[in-house]
Amino acid sequence: MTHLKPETMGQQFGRRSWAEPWKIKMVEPLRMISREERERALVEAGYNTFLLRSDDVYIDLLTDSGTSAMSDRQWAGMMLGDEAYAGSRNFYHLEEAVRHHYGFRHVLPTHQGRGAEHLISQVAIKPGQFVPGNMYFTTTRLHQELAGGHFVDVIIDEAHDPEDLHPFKGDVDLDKLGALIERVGAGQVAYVSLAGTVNMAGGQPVSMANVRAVRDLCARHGIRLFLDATRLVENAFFIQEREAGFADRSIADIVLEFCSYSDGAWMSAKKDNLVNIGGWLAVNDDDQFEELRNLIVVYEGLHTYGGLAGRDMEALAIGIEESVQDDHVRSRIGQVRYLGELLTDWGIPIVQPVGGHAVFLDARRFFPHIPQDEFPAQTLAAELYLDSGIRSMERGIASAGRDAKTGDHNRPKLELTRLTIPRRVYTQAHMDVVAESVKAVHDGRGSTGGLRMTYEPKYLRFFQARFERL
Ligand code: P61
Repeated sequence: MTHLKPETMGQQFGRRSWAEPWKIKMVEPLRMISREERERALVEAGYNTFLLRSDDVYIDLLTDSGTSAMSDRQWAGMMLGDEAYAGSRNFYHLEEAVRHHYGFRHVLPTHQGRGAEHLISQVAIKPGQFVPGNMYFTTTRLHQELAGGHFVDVIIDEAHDPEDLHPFKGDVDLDKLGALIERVGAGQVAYVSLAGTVNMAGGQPVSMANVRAVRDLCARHGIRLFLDATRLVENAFFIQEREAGFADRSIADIVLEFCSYSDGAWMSAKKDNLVNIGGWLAVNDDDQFEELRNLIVVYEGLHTYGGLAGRDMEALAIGIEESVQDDHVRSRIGQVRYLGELLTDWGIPIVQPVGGHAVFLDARRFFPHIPQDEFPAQTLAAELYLDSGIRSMERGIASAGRDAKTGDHNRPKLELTRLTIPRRVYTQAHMDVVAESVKAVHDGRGSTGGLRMTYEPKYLRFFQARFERL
């Protein structure tokens, strides 16, 4: 038997290795159930990974939302919760952290991102108006539609091509945006909805040059620009890495400049901001803030807690400070990239370039024999779970829902299965296990059949839909 010389990952990739800028103080045991038990669990869950019990999951890559590990400082902050109904000191700490790191004037806490999306949509959209954005996100678009808006995708075409290597696939196509303004008139555009990074495109970033140009175009027409800041810190990493003139600027500094081109932002703090629950909404305009501050008491809670406990706001304020540290972001995205590079090396089709929060498997090329109407990405998520108990998420035809007018499926160009990496939770060895499982499913791909949807909820169907094998 021959023995290969062991090499570190750094050696294998011809560079020095990196390591996480933290050590582990507390662990949570993992459990893997048998293949027969997984078969049973999957049938019970209607082939939908959202409906699995987490006890039946081995490595959970469903999402990076609320699944990150808090630091010892954040846990210590939980003990400093001021649970006053009004004026909690933790709110003022949170307000200060958002102002300092994102630069907005007015801050409202919300229970999570969609709470903030709901409020901004209700206040900033008049029924019948258009909301251009750099690719849809499920909850964002739904809240815009529920407020009477029409979402229009103005992202560059490259974003819809998983093989295109454009370094900023989240960029807005200025011609598309300009044409929309021309067609409907500036008064009919509620605001531009800009997400950095773009989740559904594969965690792809927006360049600073692009946000500046979008800002200029908006300013010329008197249109507001709002950010989805959920993963803006990760976006800043790509600007630092790829955009000329930013290599020596800190992530914190880049985030601040990016936000300075906008009128406000909504945030799911469960991602970048390193908490298990929470969100915020921030705007600069005094009158708009007045309206939002009034509306928040109807849906979330008083404007100094917005659905969060004092302790949650404290953990969030500390999480914001930790989230913009260069070392943290580099190792977080480094881990995602490590998994992506392994899969690329093995010829497995994924969205390129690898994005910030996840590796997205390209289910169209993975299962070319399964037509889109038979849910190839949902099938791939099911197969991965069967192989190894790894949980991933469909981001294709099921997620895209139906066209409000025709009632037919929306058929997105991207049919993806997302392996989402929580922050500070899994090790490099876990990534190896994940990569080997994806490879095993890829090796046996020819014999896999698709799925049929047997139950379809009205809103955000992918969360609770049920499927069976064809
Ligand atoms: C996720 F399958 N994302 O990626 P909330 N904006 C952006 C998000 O990524 C986001 C929200 C707003 C989730 C959770 C989730 O179709 C789905 O705090 C860019 O989740 O309310 C959430 O923030 C909303 C998973 C949401 C989904 C919707 O896993």
